[in-house]
Amino acid sequence: MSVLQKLDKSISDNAKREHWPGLIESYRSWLPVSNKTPVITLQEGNTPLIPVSSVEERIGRNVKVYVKYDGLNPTGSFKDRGMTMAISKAKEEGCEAVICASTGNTSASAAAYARRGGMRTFVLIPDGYVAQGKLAQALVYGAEVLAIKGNFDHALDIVREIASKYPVTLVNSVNPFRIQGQKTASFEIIDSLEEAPDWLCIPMGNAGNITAYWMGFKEYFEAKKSKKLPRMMGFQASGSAPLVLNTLVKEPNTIATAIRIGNPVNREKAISAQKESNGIFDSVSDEEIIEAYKMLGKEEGIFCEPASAASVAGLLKNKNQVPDESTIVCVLTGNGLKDPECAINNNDSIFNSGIEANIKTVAKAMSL
Ligand code: AN7
Repeated sequence: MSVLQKLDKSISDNAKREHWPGLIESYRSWLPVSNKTPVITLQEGNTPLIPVSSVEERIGRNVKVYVKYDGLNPTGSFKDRGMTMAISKAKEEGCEAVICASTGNTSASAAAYARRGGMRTFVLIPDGYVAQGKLAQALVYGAEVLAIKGNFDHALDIVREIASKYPVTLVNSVNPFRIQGQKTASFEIIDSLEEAPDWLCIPMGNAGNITAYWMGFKEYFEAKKSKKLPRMMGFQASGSAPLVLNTLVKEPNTIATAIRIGNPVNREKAISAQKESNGIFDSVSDEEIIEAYKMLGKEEGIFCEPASAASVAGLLKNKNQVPDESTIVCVLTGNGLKDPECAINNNDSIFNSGIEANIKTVAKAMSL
């Protein structure tokens, strides 16, 4: 084989390797699937781990900080990792309809995967508290949307009861297959860093994701794929911080509507993750969330939704505790495009409108 032919072959081998079949096929031996499981996938997973120097500089001490940008999943959030599993298993069991309560992202993801699998999708959302992009997705993907006069916690109570009485499968994170799928994010982090990070910073709502990450880190550690386990650093919005305050929050409130949850179903599992990993739960104010959100956008070119920015806001709030030379991963759970209203209302950019369409006035508006 000539040098050129060899080069050609190596390029095409790489291209083949880079075709990502979705996370069930990529991590099949780690997941509760069999040959009989119909794999319903949108080729989710394999999301980038991006270095963020603006965060590193604010911490100093030779720290490496990455964001796991799960907003690049097919429906724009980490929920797709759980949904490919939950919906594939529901299909395997012959289910014809699924239901969930949602602050938005779960409903978008459930609708996309369930409809792809040919199932009806019912979603209960808190009326008026779901970001526009998420609602648009649920509708476009063909969900049957029920907006209730109540918050997420009320919606979850209702769907749990409905799923116990009617032939519909619940796909909130009480469904164990959701957690199984979501744990693959930890595998991907270790596969890229070739070690676990020292800290894993993550926003918490219902606390399914922190539970899933911890499961993934422990499984890879036990299989000797990493030599250490990270400290699990879970962050909530201060107006909606039941895990930080160790109580229920009856009327949760925050600009980060995704994590506007006052009674997390995975409370016990999240507390175990925190205790076992010597982690920390802390809250961040809406102002701190928006500061991190704007910083990621204008200094890093990364547009996440406000709930996701809580991971970076939490890290910055706790920066004095970061050990020298450590590696930190912040999970950006959802895409910024989900919540255009928040973006339009919270930025430091210049938006001049109504400018006459000629070079002179445009140049003048540019202060040239
Ligand atoms: C962007 O969609 O609960 O702690 O119903 O959308 O696993 O609940 C969303 C949660 C973080 C919190 N970031 O994750 C829903 C929903 C984003 C989210 C969370 C959510 P969990």
